[in-house]
Amino acid sequence: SSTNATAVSATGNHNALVGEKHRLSAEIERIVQGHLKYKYEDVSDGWDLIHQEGEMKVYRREVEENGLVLDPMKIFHTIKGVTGHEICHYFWEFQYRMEWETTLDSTKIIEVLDPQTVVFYQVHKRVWPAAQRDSCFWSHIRSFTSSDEDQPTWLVVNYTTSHLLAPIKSPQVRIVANVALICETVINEPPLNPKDIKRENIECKLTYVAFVNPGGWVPSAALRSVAKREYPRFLKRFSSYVLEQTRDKPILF
Ligand code: 14H
Repeated sequence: SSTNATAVSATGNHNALVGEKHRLSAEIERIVQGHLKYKYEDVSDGWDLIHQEGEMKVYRREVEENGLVLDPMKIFHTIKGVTGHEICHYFWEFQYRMEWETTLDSTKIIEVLDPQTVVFYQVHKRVWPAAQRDSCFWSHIRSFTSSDEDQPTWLVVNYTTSHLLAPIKSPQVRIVANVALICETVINEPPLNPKDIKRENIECKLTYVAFVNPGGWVPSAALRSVAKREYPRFLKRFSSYVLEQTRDKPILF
């Protein structure tokens, strides 16, 4: 597609072909499959509902290791008027990142592995009086269909990786993360002719999961209150951004 062509030419890698195996293929497969399995895990046990707003439910599991907060987050949301493909498109594509991200100083693509997989290097906004943080992660977008009738499920996974073009420069601290955005599209009262589907007939059921190790040291209470505030803020801002971007465009199934 034209979007892939943009990402590929952005770094001059014209050898990144669809379906081609590369050094991270096996890891990506393993991590993607892990998220799909984990997605159906129950949130009734050990998870606290820490925020609810409209259709959005934010769950957190309190986990600490050597005094460092590693709380997994799991967020469910339903967004009316957009498809899973549209949500994942705006989340994955580099060119929109700074239009909805408020927690970054910068973002860049440092490698294109294939048309669905790029490596990002990002510098995060300083939130604490502590050291600034950065991240380096592969970002993979994919769709799959479970049955003939269903709309495809779309997913984006962001997973920390090391890279020669992104050495760790202290005092900057590296965030380690495993994040997935999984989106299912529902068509309500489907018209007989699929061509007649309108935005009012569609909604996207989204699951966002984040395992984030902030690295370095961060006071637990401060980190937990930042997370509780920032994850819902991100999802609200990002979903209204996608609604605004897609409103007058043909539906991207
Ligand atoms: O998922 C989000 N953003 C993407 C795209 O920028 C990157 C993200 C990621 C983060 C870190 C490492 C790798 C990948 O997936 C939206 C993120 C919203 C963040 C809300 C703020 C959380 C505050 C606690 C984080 C503690 C880390 C210092």
